[in-house]
Amino acid sequence: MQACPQVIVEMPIFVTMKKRTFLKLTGAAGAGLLVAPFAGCETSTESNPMDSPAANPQAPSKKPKLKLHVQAPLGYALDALAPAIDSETMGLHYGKHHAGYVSKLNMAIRQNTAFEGLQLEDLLSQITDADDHMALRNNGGGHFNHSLYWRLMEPGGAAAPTGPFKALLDSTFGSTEGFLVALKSAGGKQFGSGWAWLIEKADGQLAVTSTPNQDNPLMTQVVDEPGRPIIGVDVWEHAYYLNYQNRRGDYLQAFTTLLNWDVAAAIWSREIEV
Ligand code: MN3
Repeated sequence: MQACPQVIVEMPIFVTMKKRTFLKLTGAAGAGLLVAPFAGCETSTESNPMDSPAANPQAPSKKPKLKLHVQAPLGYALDALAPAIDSETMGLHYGKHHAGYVSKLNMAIRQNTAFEGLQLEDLLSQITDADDHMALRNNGGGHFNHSLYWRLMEPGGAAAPTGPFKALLDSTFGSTEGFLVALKSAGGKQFGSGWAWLIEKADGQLAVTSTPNQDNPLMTQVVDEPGRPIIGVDVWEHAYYLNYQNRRGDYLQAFTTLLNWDVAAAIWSREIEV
């Protein structure tokens, strides 16, 4: 049997969603999201030879389990979003960049055990600009941001928003197109690496913002405009450079054609808890 890490924290964004909604939004491939990391696995914990009762009779026989963040399956093939986002970009972005954030987040938590066992959104809310939070900030943000980003894209395009979510977009931005213009503008203006966001502010109003690096609007002690992320789009060059080179605007336009409005609306309505 394949050994797998003990998992408690991953998929905080989606794991609490109503089952019926989850299946509706994800389809069969996505439904594997919750079980695939555990299937065929046995629990593995970080071991220390001195924890062994034989090596140390004083050690408890039951070792504490390491609580790891893990990367959820992508839910679609690497080439599923092509030509808007090519498979090589997806392979590197999901398999190297995002995976690296998860690995480094777990390493950072080992250096700062006060953050162990926290749901990811709670971890982000406790991030400050202190130097010893920098690894947690970059990699915790990187993990959350990419988990959201993968879920927001839908192979083959996207239906238009509907219902109360569309009504709020319309009243805030004039129209769905008005929102998309604002999102693309925020992404285009973000200097260097970062993210553009649709957030829900504390007063319930929607707003478009951007953050540098892997900062996330849930980092209330760090960002200028805190809020609950509804939509996030990666504007790091690694997200688009192989296909679009310096044409960030073209990539942002392509992202809008992939946007899964059903997922965005479910996050906004808290059917998917963030
Ligand atoms: Mn990225």
